[in-house]
Amino acid sequence: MDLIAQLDEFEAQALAAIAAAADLAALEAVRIQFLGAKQGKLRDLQGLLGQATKDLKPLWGKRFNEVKNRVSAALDARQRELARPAVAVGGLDVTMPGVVPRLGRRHPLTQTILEFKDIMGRFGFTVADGPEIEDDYHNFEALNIPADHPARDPLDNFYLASAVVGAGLKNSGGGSEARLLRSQTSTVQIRVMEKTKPPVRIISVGRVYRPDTIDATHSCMFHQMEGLMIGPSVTMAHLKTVLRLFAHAYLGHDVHIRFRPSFFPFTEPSVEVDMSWNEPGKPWLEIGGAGMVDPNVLKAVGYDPDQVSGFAFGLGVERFCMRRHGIPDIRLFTSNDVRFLSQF
Ligand code: FA5
Repeated sequence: MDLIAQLDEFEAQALAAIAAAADLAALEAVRIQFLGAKQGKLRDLQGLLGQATKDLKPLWGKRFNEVKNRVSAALDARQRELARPAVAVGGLDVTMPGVVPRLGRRHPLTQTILEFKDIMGRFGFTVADGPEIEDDYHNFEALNIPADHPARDPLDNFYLASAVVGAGLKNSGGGSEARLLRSQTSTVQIRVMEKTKPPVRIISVGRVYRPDTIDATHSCMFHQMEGLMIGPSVTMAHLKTVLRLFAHAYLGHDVHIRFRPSFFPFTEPSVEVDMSWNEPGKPWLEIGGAGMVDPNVLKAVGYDPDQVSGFAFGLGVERFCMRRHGIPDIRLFTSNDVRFLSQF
């Protein structure tokens, strides 16, 4: 048999053996059998090359190299194939990258609240919580809001229907037994002071409810951050400093704070807090109410107004978040629109 025919046979046998190798060990045995440097079949054929006549030498040499390269390439390809992890049942290739699941993220308001807690924590304020369903005492009476005060109007609050024996459900609006969705986080001030001796330095962040007309800056459910600091000689200067430091930390150093005289039954004096930025022509933005805790409130929780004083503030969380991110409409927070939510 001439060398060409032997090379053809060698190639066919080698390729068949490579395809049949079931694992890497079997493939290595095939490699040694056909291409091994010491006893491989190709080495024997190489010896025959020397017997070629001058005319045949280029032809045999070309075919020899072709066969050698083809068998080597087939060995490499089969080796890569066998080195891959096993393919699971059902034809699923576990080495494929797969479909990356869309990851959820925290709601922008949750992110804002966590950041508020972090900033105020650095100023030494701990976090307190209170119930969203409140009683008349904590939402009004202890906050110095008397029985005939317009802030108790059923049209301005979400009173809960309560069970009355023999009469089914009845709106409890107005009475001292009333239960309502809290209209402000100031309720937590009372709950904390009832349980804690001064000094006090807390914040409380949570949902509040008001039947306000809904528009771009008003919602009937929104969030407030309440702050309360009580101790000997706490003054309005402390209040302004804390609010300014907070605003700087959350919104940047070009924020200015302004107090406007106002009225809240539970603080005296009371102020509205406005902020502005170094943006010519832009109006001041109201972001909360604040003031020095009224001595009547201090007395109601058993504190001595001659020994301690304190400030309190209540800020609209949505207003801050909207300002920081340029959100034009408060309703976007509750629209559940992934196009909006995925931007945070
Ligand atoms: C209060 O709720 C007082 N409890 C604040 C306070 C706390 C005063 C402690 C003194 C001492 P006011 O009603 O102004 O105040 O609300 C405070 C902030 O809540 C507003 O400045 C605004 O940022 C936000 N806010 C009020 N109503 C809405 C609403 N409907 N939607 C969204 N944000 C609102």
